[in-house]
Order: sequence, then C-alpha cells, then structure tokens
Amino acid sequence: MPTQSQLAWQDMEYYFFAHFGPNTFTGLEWGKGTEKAEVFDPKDLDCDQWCRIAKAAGAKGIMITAKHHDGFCLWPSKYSTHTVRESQWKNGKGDVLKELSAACKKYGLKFGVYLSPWDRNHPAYGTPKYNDVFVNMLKEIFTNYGPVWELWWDGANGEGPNGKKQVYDFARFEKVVRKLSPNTIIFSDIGPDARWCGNEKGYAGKTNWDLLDTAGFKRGAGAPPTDTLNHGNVWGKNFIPAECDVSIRPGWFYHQKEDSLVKTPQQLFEIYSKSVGRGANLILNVPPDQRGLISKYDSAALIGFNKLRDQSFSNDLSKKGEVFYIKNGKKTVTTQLDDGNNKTFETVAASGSQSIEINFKDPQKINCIVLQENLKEGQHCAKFLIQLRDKNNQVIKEITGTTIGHKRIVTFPETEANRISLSILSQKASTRIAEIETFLIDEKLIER
Ligand code: FUL
Repeated sequence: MPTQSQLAWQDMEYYFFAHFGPNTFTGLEWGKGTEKAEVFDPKDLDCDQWCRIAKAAGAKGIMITAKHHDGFCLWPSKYSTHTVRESQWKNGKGDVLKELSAACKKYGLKFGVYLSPWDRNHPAYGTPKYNDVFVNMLKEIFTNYGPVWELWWDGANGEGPNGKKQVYDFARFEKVVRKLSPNTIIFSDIGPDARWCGNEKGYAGKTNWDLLDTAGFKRGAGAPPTDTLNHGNVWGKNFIPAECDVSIRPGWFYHQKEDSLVKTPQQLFEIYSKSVGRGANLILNVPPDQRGLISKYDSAALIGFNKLRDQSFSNDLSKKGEVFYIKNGKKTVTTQLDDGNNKTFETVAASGSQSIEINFKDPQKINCIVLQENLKEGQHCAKFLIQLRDKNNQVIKEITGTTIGHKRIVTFPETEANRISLSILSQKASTRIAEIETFLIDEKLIER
C-alpha cells in the first residue's frame, strides 16, 4: 500500500532536476573531484529565474545536485573542504541550497536534494568514516534547508573494481532521514519510496506496476534488472512507484555546445506521455548555465511543451456527455469521474458486471483518453478494454491496455464516437477508476 506521502508525490507528476556544479564550468559530465573550487563562479546566479521558468513550464518542484560525483558541495558544508565556501563565488559567502530553497518557498515549488553517495573528492571516501560524513551532510541539509520533498541517491559508481570502494551504510542513512523528515520521498534504484525507471530516456514501461520486490537487491550494481525496474513486479511486496529521469539536453550538465540540441516541445510531450502517461513521475533535467541561469533555448522549449499540454488537455470532451457507472445492467449517472479529483472513484470489478460509459450528446472526434486509478488501496488494474461505438451502437474501435496506475494516457487515430465504454478484463482486486477524460489532441502528438 502507498503511504500518504507517496500518493501526494504521485500527484506532483512532473518536476525539474537541476544538475549544477563544477562540471557546468569544465564541460565534464563526471567531474574527477580534483577540479579547483574556483572554477565554480556563477556570477549571475538567480534561483528566482529557475523558479519562474519551472512555474511557467507547469513543473511542481526543483531537485538540485547538492553534491555530484565530484564531491563539490553547493552549500558550505562543515564536513568537506571542497565547497562553495572555498570558491570565489560571492567571496566564498554563497550558498546555492539556501538561495534555491528560499526561491522555491517564494514560488510555491517543492525543493528536492540529490546527494551523490559516490564521491571522488572526499578524503574519507572508501573508509567507514565516509558514512559519518554522509550522515552529517544529510543532517546539515535537512536541518538547514528543509522541507525537502524528495531525496535522490544515485546508484552510479564509476570507479570500478580497481578504485576506492565504499561500503555504504544505507540503512543508517535512511534512519537519519526518516527521523529528521518522515515525509521526504527517498529515491534510489530500489527506493524505499520511489524507484529508478531503468533508463535515462524518460520512458516507463507500458505495463508499469508501482510494486517492486527488493529483497536480495542493492543500490547500484546489485540493483534489479533494468527491465524489472521499468515494469515493476505485479505481485511485488513493496509499493515503490517509478520515477523517470531524463535531460532536456544530451548531457546532464549545461554545455554550450549542446544549445542546438535542446529537446523540442514535441519531444518533451512524447516523454511526458511515456512517463506520466504510463503512471510514473517525470523528473526533467533543466541544467542552469555558467551564469547560473536557465538558458533561453531551454526555457523556450519548456514554454512550448507546456503550451502543448494545455492545448491537449484543457478541453475534456467527457464533459460534453454524461458519464455512467453501470452495475448489473443498472446505469447511474456519476459525477466522480470527470471532476478532476482522483480521490473520488467508482469501483469496477473484472466480472464484466460493472463498467463505465460515456454517452455524448453529439458524436465527438477523439484520439486520446486519460484514465486514472485511485491507488489508496493499491494498484489493481492489469488489463482494461475501451470500446468506441457509433450511433447504431456498433463497436468501431477497441483499445486494450494493461496497467493504469496513477495516470494512463492512451492515444489512437482520430475516431468519431457516440459512446465510449471502459471495462476491466483482469485485475488483482476491484479497480478504483478515478477519472476518465477524453480529448482531441494535435495529430502530431499521437504516440507512434
Ligand atoms: C546518473 C549519474 O551518473 C549522472 O551523472 C546523472 O546524475 C544521472 C541523473 O544519474 O547515475
């Protein structure tokens, strides 16, 4: 079963990732940890600008790389000598976490922290003492900059068998975070609260269970196969929904030479459809540049993307008809399923004796249906059937899918229909259908 925090987290759907640090200035993706602190000098840093763009792009929060693999801390940590304090930026008085957490509060956005376990700089790395360092850093962050809505633990460790190897005390890290901030969602390959979706393209599996078996698995090299992370486990023991991480650019950090390679609004929409539209959350990386600002290329693409979402999903055609809940042949009007509230729902059993129907007053051209499942009691639908009918009640189109989860966006070639029905063919327990919305979206946005 999900926790309240996980349900609230799923409702956020989409937010920003901000990879920022020495790599922004050196052109690297994985800093070596030997970079001089002086390279970090974002003279025009303006976290309000990041927040304004996040807001305009419809994102719900910003997650910052407080410390990436190179070990540089974007806050003046007492437990490192490789931080903003050692840089020239603001004469060593700057603090990116402070500025971003304040800006997020001001703009009503959630503030998240990525803290890389792998550290190529810290002298204690590779010894048990590093676990103390990591715990102390967590304490600094959660005490001084919270609330932190989500914490990211990256599974990457590129040093390989011949490099330093850290035995991480994740159980201890988790305990510290839970105590300081019980509602923070902890992300890693295997959770405990949110899992990696198994790729960095931003695509969740078409079948995507929020459940995962974690017994016997570890973060990083010992994680479950990427295919399992992508699809989840239908009978998995733990509720650990997927989060899809992807960058708006080829790299995670800003590199000027990639200005021409920023994803287009249409590409971003496709990513959204294959992440949020498959029941996962989307963390879209928008890396600030050397000035400390989001570039005009990224912001233009993001505004375009948000416009596509607005145009696509602002006119729910279900509202042009009546939505019925059918039980044992008895039809009753329901207002629960197009009220934009996934806390209200109708229960549909797999027996076929219960279904949902939309009757349009006039035939409607549609090519997109958005379903939502109420997940409070767990994720249940394993196979659904949508039928589109004409005025003679003949089935003119059938669509089947597997999981629904938090949200499922289904697209298909434009079809004019008088009625639509939704039934469940296979499920783990009665499915709680929370929303059924119907749209006519731009033909170019149909999933291929
Ligand atoms: C990976 C890292 O190695 C990349 O640099 C980036 O931070 C990405 C989000 O996760 O594992």
